[in-house]
Amino acid sequence: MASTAVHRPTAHPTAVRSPATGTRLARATWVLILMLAFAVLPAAVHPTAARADNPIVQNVYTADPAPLVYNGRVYLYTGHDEDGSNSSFVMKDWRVWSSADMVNWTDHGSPLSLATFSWASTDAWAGQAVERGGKFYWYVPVTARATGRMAIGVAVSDSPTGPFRDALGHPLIENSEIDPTVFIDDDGQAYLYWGNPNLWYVKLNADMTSYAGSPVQIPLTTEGFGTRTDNPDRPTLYEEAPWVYKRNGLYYMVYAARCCAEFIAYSTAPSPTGPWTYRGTVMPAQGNSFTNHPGIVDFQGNSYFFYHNGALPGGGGFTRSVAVEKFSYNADGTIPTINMTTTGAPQVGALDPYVRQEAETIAWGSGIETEWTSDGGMDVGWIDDGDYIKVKGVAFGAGASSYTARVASATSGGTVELRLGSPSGTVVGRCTVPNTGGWQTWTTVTCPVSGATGTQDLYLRFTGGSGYLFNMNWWQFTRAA
Ligand code: FUB
Repeated sequence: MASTAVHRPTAHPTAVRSPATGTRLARATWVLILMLAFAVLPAAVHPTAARADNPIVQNVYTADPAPLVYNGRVYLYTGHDEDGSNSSFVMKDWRVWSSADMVNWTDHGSPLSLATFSWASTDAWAGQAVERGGKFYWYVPVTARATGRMAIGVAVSDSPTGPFRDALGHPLIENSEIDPTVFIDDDGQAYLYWGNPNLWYVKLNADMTSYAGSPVQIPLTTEGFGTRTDNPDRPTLYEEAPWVYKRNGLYYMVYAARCCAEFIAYSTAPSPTGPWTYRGTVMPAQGNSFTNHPGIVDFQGNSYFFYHNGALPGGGGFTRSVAVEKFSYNADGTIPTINMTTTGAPQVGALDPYVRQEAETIAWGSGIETEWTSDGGMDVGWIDDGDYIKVKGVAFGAGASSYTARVASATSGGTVELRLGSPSGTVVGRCTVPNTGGWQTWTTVTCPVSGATGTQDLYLRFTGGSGYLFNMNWWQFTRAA
């Protein structure tokens, strides 16, 4: 499948590049995404099926999810598999998305890359961001240039979406092992766990960028981490990717188990330092990727399990995609077995079309890409005839009278068709986008809307001539009087 993923042949002449990476975003072909959507995501085109589309992101490959709930949103920190990688991990930066409803995800671009760490060379692998005292600390494994060994760096920001800067100018820890996860206990003590092939923890100081004492190796016993029978060097199931949290006084460590393909397992303990007891499978090995990576959060009263697989066109073990499932703990606190789905989690609430919405807030994007814009934040670009954006569960209520969008075009522009329920659903409005004089020369267009009532899946379907049509930064409906 790897050969089906393609790079854009050319960039917009004035496309604004990521300040973190200087690179353009890659994408899978819209044709193949459309095929996938219709072949394996029947719910995605059903007007009343207000469920998420897995994987969460369609325009780049994402991996190693690390969700964080902050101020009423879920922030999703991920790695980024470069397009076309088929024999090794090619990972140069990390990405951030956020959502208030678990189905429409806003792209915040890449506020952290290998270039952030002057001492790092390659391997932007699995990390986690946590908040403490209004600052955001993102712990990531990378290869240290000086030694060629895997090390853990920490970046800090005043915002969950960055920009992040290297907090130390050198590794926080360097012992050739990977996959940091951070847990802050109720008493304020923070713990950093990491490791493959071993499993370690260390107590972080309150500054979150230094630690007390020496790293402690967690005993990998079969009681604690299950029995592996096919690898004498690794007698327990623990492989990598720990994710530690506390619930009802019980400490959970969820991790990638066995190799390969990995499944997701978990252990529990009465304290953050153990002793750990193996509890079984969370997610079986599934989904066309030999790795998997857990991330668990509670949001608005429900529990969510994030993971990755190779579900997109061109996807596989080195071109992965992050997905999410809602789950409920069993009454005794055990985690049920969770299977990968293409529908994902149900929507929490609905999206308000009468406030400004970023164009890069997307449940499912077909053919589009995103980029940084001089107009502020990010825009959706590289729009061809027939591309579309699906925004799920849009609460029009009694009705909308008009639609406004912030757009730019260096060509002859095109049309934004506002459709309900599917890419070929009822048209409730059409907005013409003119040539504005450049891909970053922005104007606001408004068109009348009729028939948009109730709560609907909204499709922004783009039509026009050949080549790229226009960019969109944001949109907003006006309520009918
Ligand atoms: O993404 C690179 C590595 O693959 C991660 O660090 C591991 O957890 C595995 O997902």
